[in-house]
Amino acid sequence: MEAETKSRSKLVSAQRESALPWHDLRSWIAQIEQHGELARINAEVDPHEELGAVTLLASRQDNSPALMFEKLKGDTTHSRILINMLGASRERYALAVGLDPSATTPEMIQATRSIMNEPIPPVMVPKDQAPVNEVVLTGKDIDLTRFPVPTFWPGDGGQFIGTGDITLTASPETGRINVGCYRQMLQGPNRIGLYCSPGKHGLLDREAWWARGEPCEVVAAYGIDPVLFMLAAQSFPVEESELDVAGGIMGRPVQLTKAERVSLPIPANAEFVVEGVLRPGQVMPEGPLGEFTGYYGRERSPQPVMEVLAVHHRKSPILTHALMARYPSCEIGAYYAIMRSARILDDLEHIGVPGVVGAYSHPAAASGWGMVVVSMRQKYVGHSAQVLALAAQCPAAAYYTKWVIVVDEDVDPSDFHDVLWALSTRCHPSEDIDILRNTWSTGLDPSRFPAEMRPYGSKVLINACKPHQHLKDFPQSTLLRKSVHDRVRERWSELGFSGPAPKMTTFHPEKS
Ligand SMILES: Cc1cc2nc3c(=O)[nH]c(=O)nc-3n(C[C@H](O)[C@H](O)[C@H](O)COP(=O)(O)O)c2cc1C
Ligand SMILES: [Mn+2]
Repeated sequence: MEAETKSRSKLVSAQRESALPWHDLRSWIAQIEQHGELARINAEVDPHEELGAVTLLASRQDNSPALMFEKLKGDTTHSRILINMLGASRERYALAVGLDPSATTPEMIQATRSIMNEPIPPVMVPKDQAPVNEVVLTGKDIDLTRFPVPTFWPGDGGQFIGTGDITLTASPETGRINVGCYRQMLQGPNRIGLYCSPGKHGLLDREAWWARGEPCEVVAAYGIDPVLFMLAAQSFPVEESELDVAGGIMGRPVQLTKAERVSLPIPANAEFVVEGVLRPGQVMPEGPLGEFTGYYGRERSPQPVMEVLAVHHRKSPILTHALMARYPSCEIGAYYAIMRSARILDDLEHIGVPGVVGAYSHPAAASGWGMVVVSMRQKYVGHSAQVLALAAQCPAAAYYTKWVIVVDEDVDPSDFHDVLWALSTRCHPSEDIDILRNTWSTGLDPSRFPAEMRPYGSKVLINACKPHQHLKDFPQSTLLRKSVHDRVRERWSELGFSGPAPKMTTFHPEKS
């Protein structure tokens, strides 16, 4: 991680010198509205399929705004729905975490590494100071069917209350609280289905409680600020707390407050929170949902059901939702690609392998889960093969990823023109491709049959670095002489071009 370290701090915008300027979802919405990054839809929209259709069509470009649906058909609760909160927008990601929105993607990844490594633990605030407690419902007063709960796609198996959510569970052994983002299907006035993939922490916690014959407590928030939402979808080791990392990113502690019926805390500034329990053996048919893969997944199957014991919400709550679709219309877009890439670079640094320069999980590859490209400076025999194998199985990249590619340092992993060039000119398929089998994946991958085998994935490892034994005699790539490049840039407007002159970063070796 040599070259980039020094440039990290200057990318962290002035905002970050203190806490971020927004403190909850409402002030975040005000901030993006000021930047022209929000569209309010005041006309009535049906949460059944129409909301999904408007969102899909409005998000066909990577700079499309966040969408606030103000009036949902049939709703008597005065709820609103925010969707495409971050989506494919690098600008909204930068605004959410206090980075310079004009930074390049590799710069944002490096800056993200530093802000994700300054944890601040959460604090508890009194219940009566928690905005989420404006309305508290328990027992027979709970009726989630009154709220506008979308069906996104024509083939969805139900209404999904949890898509843009965060979900808290705790380990019975250590008490450590996990924050994940898992889909949740409405199963009745006080029943919610919860689907977690194999190996995910929410599932491991639930299995550990059920193995003891005890119910697993759950807290889920369906109207949540962008940082907690983004952090819930990152994979951290169980020794690290997603809540602490979120606090670090915001420059102030996450505020929690006591729940009514469970021992887990609830996020104090959320818009809408449910508390409940998953009782051992209680399952109901769940799914499918039109997913991040661009397909329905997984097939309808029995999944745990939460019995909802309390509901908290702000008046006229803003429910956050996430459309799952092909890029760029998927909520898991730019932010996920950047944060996942930052986590992969952290993992490789912790392992201690030298020479790694950059990484990128492009969001068009099934929300970044499908592919990882790592760039590196080759230092010794077998080095590129080592980085390739470690990248394939490091914790942040192991899940799902099918295509793992390693490239030399002159290739920008976030630039697909560069990556395809390296694949087409430096990789010799008969020498440079290996396959790993029975790797960690998910029931949502449509490519494997029979369907029960889907969680067993496979990965192709592609070495697109110049062959080490031919580094000296490998044909030179066509690069400009730096002095000529600089002169042409200076003459750019004289030559009749408008706008800033393009800039190259690698040059013809001066001696030849
Ligand atoms: C909008 C959205 C929906 C998601 N839905 C699911 C889901 O239904 N089940 C699942 O296992 N993971 C889902 N994920 C992925 C997990 O959030 C992600 O794998 C994360 O690492 C889980 O947290 P954990 O590592 O603490 O288990 C979703 C992510 C996002 C952003
Ligand atoms: Mn976790």
